[in-house]
Parts: sequence; structure tokens; C-alpha cells
Amino acid sequence: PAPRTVLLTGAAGGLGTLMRELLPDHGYRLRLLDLRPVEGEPDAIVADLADRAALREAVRGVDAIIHLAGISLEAPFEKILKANIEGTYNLYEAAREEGVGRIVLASSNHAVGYTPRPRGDDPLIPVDTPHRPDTFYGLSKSFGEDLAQFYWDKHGLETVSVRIGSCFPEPTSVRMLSVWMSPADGARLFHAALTAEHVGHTVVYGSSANTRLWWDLTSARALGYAPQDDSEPYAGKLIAEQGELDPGNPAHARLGGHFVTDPPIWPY
Ligand code: NAI
Ligand code: 15L
Repeated sequence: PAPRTVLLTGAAGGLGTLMRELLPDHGYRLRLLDLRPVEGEPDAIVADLADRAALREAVRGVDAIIHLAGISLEAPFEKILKANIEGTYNLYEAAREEGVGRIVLASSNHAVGYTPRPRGDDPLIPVDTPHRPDTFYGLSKSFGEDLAQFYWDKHGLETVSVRIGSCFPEPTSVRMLSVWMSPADGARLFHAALTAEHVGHTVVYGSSANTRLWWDLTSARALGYAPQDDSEPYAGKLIAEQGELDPGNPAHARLGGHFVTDPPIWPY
């Protein structure tokens, strides 16, 4: 049966807010969780991913989980370790203990951020390209994908790991013309990831059907995802303002963009 009640972690965040608006139209009843209160949602669970008792209660009785909570940009390793690595482990343990069958995991393009972006007639980047994290943040997403594979192999807990590009209302950079996922396509992809049968652990890229796409959406389409949007209508204005990507600029040469070249953030 199609899952109906879904726990949405990170519900107060940017993507969580977009999905709170869009997923109910796909037939979901959402239970919300975040470290921060969720505006206008007094029933949302306010809890830290470090609180295992709270997680266990939060996942009890849901059909599936969409796991967005965590640090969404580069940060000192200690913070990434706590929120993204230990936090994701805690969530998987709670799901295993309570018998939740499926998680849709927010991975990121930054798990493979050092991969050179395709140019000209180069083939699109496949989902089985090796992990090449571009930050401690990206490293935590590589860990999340491995954790998901392990929980499938060891415990039969299914995951769709979504290597999200950039999910914002509109693309705001020339790089985003290639990696943009419209919010409506994001909801379509999460819906496909929640409803496809026998996913085991499946890795997909998360983006719209962009003319300038860098990666292969085959595994996403195999779940039933049919993206409806393309960033191309934004291309003229963004390129006029910012210029084309410059192959000589290291921040333009790889999937992860400036995450590749930003200096690391060392501890505290
Ligand atoms: P965001 O930073 O706006 O939201 C993250 C939410 O997680 C926040 O509301 C925060 O309070 C919550 N959170 C952080 N630490 C927590 C903890 N220890 N316990 C409970 N909640 C905690 O990020 P955004 O953009 O909404 O992204 C959501 C997820 O999707 C993140 O995992 C991010 O890495 C991933 N992602 C997002 C992309 C995007 O384009 N928005 C691209 C690629 C990945
Ligand atoms: C991410 O993983 C971030 O969470 C998001 O804020 C964007 O920076 C996105 O990647 C991106 O690559 O544009």
C-alpha cells in the first residue's frame, strides 16, 4: 500500500517548508520534526537528532520518513559529526527499532562534488560515479549513503538517497541552470521515492529536466519520476548578468561549484 503518514525531519528549513506546502497535494499526512519550532505548526515535534528517545517516539507508527534535518552547508567537522553523521545514525536506529520500512534521505551533489562537470559531448555523470566529497558536509552525505546501503543489506530497511542539486524557487546562478530542482519537481521526486516498489537502496540525482543537466536521471525516472520543469527560461538573464561558466575557474570546473574551492572551516 502507498505510504500515507510521513515524518518530515528538518521541517522548519528551506526545503522542509517547500515540501510542507507541496506534499499534501500528493496525498500525504505529514508529521513534522525540527530542532527549531515550525512556524504556524504547533503540533510539530521540536527535537534534536541527538535525542534518541524523542526520535523513537517521532517515528512510531509512520509509513515512511523524509530525512532533511541536519547542517546543510559546510561547517566545522565536530558539528557535522554530531548533526549529520551521529544524527542520521540515530534516525536510522529509531526507524529500525520501530519497524519503519523506508527512508527518503537528503543526500547532496556535494557527496560527489569533486567530480569534473561534463562539457561538450561528455557523458552525463552516472549515479555509480565514486564518492568524491568536496567538504566535511559532503563527506557526511557520502556517509549517509553508505549508512543507507548498510541498513538495507543488514536490516532490510529501504532508502532512496537523493543527491539533491539546488532546490529553490528559482535558479539564481549559472551553475544552478544545470543542477536546479524546482520545488514542484522535488515533491514529484519525493513522491516517486516514497511509492516505487522494491527500491532496496537506490541512489538518484535530484533535479529538474534541465537542458544543461550534468548528471543522469535514469535511476530517478526508473522510480516513476517524470520531471516537468527546465531551468532554461532563466538562462538568458543569468548568463547576461554573470557570464558563462569559465573552464579556467576551479569553482566552475566541478559539480560542487564553490564548495570545492572555499577554504575549509577548521574547528571552533
Ligand atoms: P536548511 O538548513 O534550511 O534546513 C535544515 C533544517 O534542519 C533546519 O530547519 C534545522 O533547524 C534542522 N536541523 C539542523 N540540525 C538539526 C538537529 N540536530 N536536529 C534536528 N533538526 C536539525 O537546509 P535545506 O536547504 O532545507 O536542506 C534540507 C536537507 O536537504 C539538508 O539535509 C541538506 O543537506 C539537503 N540538501 C538541500 C539542498 C537544497 O538545495 N536545499 C541541496 C542538497 C542537499
Ligand atoms: C547543498 O547541498 C546545500 O544544502 C544547498 O544549500 C545548496 O548549496 C546546494 O547544495 C548546491 O549545491 O547548490
